[in-house]
Amino acid sequence: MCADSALKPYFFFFITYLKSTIFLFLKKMVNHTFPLGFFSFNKRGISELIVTVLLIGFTVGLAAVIITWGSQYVQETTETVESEGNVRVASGGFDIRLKSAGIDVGKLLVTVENTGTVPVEELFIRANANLIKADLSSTSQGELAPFDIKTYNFSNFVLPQGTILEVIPGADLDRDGTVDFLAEKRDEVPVEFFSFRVFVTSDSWNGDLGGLAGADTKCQAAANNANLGGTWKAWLSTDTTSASSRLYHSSIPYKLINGQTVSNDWDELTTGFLPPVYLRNPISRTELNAVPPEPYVFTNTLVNGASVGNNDCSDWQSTIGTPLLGFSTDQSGGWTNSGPLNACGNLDNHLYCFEQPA
Ligand SMILES: [Ca+2]
Ligand SMILES: [Ca+2]
Repeated sequence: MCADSALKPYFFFFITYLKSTIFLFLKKMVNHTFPLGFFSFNKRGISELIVTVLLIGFTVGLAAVIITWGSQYVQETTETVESEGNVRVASGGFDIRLKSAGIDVGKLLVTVENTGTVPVEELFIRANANLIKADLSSTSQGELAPFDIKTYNFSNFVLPQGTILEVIPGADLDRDGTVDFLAEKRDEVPVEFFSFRVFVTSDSWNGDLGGLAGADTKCQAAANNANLGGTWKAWLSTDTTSASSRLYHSSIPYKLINGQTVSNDWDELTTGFLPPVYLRNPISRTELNAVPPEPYVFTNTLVNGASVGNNDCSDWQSTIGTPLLGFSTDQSGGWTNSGPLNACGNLDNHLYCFEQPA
């Protein structure tokens, strides 16, 4: 809006009033002081002069007040229009809150709340180079109505813990048949782990694993081959280094690749679920979610994570000796400590692999 055009009526009013006032003044001067002229000392002429000057002063003052008020009014009107112009009218009531985002057994779980008044039909989910566009109406949960909070899960969305996940809501706001995404309505949270995964390897080896580091490498390779993502270490001890000292002590559940819970946390894992039942489910699933061909697993580790002793095939670098094994079919303490069995030279021993924070 242009301030000049809005002020025109006030100026017109002011000029007209000023003109008629001057005309009145001149007329009175002529009537009462002529022929003495403008600078007459005629008493009546002076009082007329004073009155007229006061009238002009009052007129100028009134005009100033009107102009000031007029320009303020125009300014306020302009600001209102501008602020409305910054907000896309179509986005009114369109808002979303990302409550949490976490990885649970290879699934990304995204909990979102619709804090607006428009149903959210689609979500743009972005993290690092990963980007997916999720059509919510095609999920079992359906689209997200106003005030609803729902958790949507997306498979194979492997992200390290702490990755910033960004969600942008989508809906056909202008009703032209295509979904609109408004980046300014986005929300973001860091990705958490809701569980750590555990598996028994599908491959098996003799006792010459390349030490503890070699065993960890085998776990990582198995996970990588199965596209599990994440960081992995073996549940394995030498006589001097315990599994407990090598592994992360989780406060969230350990789960199998099929989603079954092994233990609710490290404490439950190492003290037992309901002793003598230690594990809620045996670690009998491989990285490929299959049952291994035999149950033998190198551990040399007690249920509490401590080293058993020297049944470690010379720190897992030899085919000579007798290893201490666990049984992958076992839910009792035998899962990790079934005693010295088999031989370091046998090739049918597997490893337990535990996911670690990145
Ligand atoms: Ca649209
Ligand atoms: Ca040793």
